[in-house]
Amino acid sequence: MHTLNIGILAHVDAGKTSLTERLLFDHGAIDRLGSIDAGDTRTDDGAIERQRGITIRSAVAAFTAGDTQVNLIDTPGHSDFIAEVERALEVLDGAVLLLSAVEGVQAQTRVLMRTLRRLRLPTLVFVNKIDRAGARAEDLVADIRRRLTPHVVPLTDVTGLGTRGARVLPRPPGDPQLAEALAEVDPDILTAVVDGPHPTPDDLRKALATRTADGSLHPLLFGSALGGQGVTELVEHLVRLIPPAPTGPPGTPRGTVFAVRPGPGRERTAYLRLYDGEVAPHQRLTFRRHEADGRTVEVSGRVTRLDVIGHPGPLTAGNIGALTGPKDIRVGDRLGELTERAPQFAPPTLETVVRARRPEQAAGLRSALLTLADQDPLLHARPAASGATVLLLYGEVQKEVLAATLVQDFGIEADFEPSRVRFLERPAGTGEAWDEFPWHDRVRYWATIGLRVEPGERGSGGIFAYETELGALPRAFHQAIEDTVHATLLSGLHDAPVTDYRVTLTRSGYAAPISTAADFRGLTPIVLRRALRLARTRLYEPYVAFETEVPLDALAPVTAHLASCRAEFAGTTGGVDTWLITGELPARRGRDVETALPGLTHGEGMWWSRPSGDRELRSR
Ligand SMILES: Nc1nc2c(ncn2[C@@H]2O[C@H](COP(=O)(O)OP(=O)(O)OP(=O)(O)O)[C@@H](O)[C@H]2O)c(=O)[nH]1
Ligand SMILES: [Mg+2]
Repeated sequence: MHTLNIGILAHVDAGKTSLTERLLFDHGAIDRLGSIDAGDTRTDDGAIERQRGITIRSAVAAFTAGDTQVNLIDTPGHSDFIAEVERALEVLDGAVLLLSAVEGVQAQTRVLMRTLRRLRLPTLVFVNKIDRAGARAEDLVADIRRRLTPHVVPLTDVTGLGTRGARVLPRPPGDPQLAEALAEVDPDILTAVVDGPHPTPDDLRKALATRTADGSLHPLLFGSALGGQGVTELVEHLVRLIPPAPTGPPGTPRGTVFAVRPGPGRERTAYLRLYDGEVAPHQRLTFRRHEADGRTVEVSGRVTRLDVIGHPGPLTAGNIGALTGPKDIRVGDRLGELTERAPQFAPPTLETVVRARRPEQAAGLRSALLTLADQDPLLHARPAASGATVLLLYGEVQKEVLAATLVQDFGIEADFEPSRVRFLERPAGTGEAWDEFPWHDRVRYWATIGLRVEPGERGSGGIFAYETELGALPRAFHQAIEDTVHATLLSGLHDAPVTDYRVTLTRSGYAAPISTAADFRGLTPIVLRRALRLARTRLYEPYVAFETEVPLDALAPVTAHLASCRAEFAGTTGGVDTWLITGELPARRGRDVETALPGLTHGEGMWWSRPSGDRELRSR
């Protein structure tokens, strides 16, 4: 049995979950066809997913076609959850990129296709919803060629387009369009087309398999997830054109964790794609990861539960398994040798403060949020003053989903402050300060502390180090200093959190038995802020990369508006029926553009953006 790991990708509401459900049903993996509208599909199995009819988490489900086990990874379409999609991309053998026959190419479709082509991942395009009024076929293919990639070739046609009687027909084997599309990416077919003899249907079939497999050409199929038309053809081509996962030699298991979900109790379930070797229940596994500060962290543990996708038995190379056991496992962890660094996503650009509506639930809220953040790479939480918690967010939908999760899973109603763009401070230089007991600033602390603040490596967060001899202070005092350093730097000289700092304890002293940890907690902020003022800090603001597609006559007003929002342009292309403008701009101006775009483009402009890191703030 071969295994194919296929990602189902698209913009929001294109029909990914409906298509997944249809594929599972048609191949007997589920015995009744669920629907989004009834809230009973296999892969949207979270309570909030079902109520809202949107996918939030990637989910895996399998079916069998001939001697191939197809693992489908149904991904979310909403841009707030894009990091969830990117995690899944790493473990795929191929992808199905969906478009709605009515809505056509969306900004997010283009971004996804660009990523798939960069990864050279074999990708089939499925044009869904051919049954819906307003569905397009031939001119949509032309649109896809112009706006998505020219390297797309339809393998089916549609009759009864835009009606419930829509049907899919195969194109003839020697289709001239196929020869033409292949000639553009395959030198042998080009020679045969130009110089003859003309390629046979068999030549074309072989070249199509080769060029789909190397990611240079994308077969396109029409269909309807709801009615089931075109789905048989999709599976046929998936299995024939996308090479199955290679099964490496038996030996040391090697794999990647691409999703982590809360398991029963406080356990976590990790979804592992295995590349080599085998994993069995009760086996002891060691996962590794690179931390932002350059350290390599290992987590080990015995597998206490193993659900292999598609069949019972050990997890074999090429397949996916859901396992519990190793504690503190995280998305991106590698089983086996750690080679390259896992890609880092730019952190979210928004932050909000959350409070429990009922004050007695403040502690419960904080622990719920920290638990959720620990499991979820999309969520970042840290304690703030007065019992509140600061959350970093990708967008407003993520916030709404979180509010619903807190109510449903933890019984906590929470109030969120309006989201703000999140600024950061980094030390500009080095600053050093110290103070000696027993007198400081009229307050008596029985402690001596010297601290040096300096810039840390980009992305390292905050690091605390010692230059004093370990053991010179009791452990509890060291801990008190370290904790207070990190807590103090949650707010820097401009009230933004300080990051990428290195704080070193340069001297220390205490008076036994008078000194207590409270003395160290009291003195640390005083010395640290003095050192920080000497080091000075710079303020940074988050940026987003944007992509906007606008009608021809809107180029001038949109460009002018973007420029007034301090956008930096990377490129302007197109000019036939639309313009595509790309670049970066400060995240806090993103909403201005998004709001103004419909007015500037008669409602036809498309906007897409994602966090792209931060830059030093030049002016407010
Ligand atoms: N007419 C018609 N409607 C469809 C078809 N496929 C999906 N839909 C409808 O489109 C809506 C969205 O479908 P989903 O399957 O949730 O789309 P999705 O891409 O998974 O959405 P997200 O996961 O939230 O991004 C639902 O109301 C479906 O019933 C189709 O082939 N024809
Ligand atoms: Mg979905």
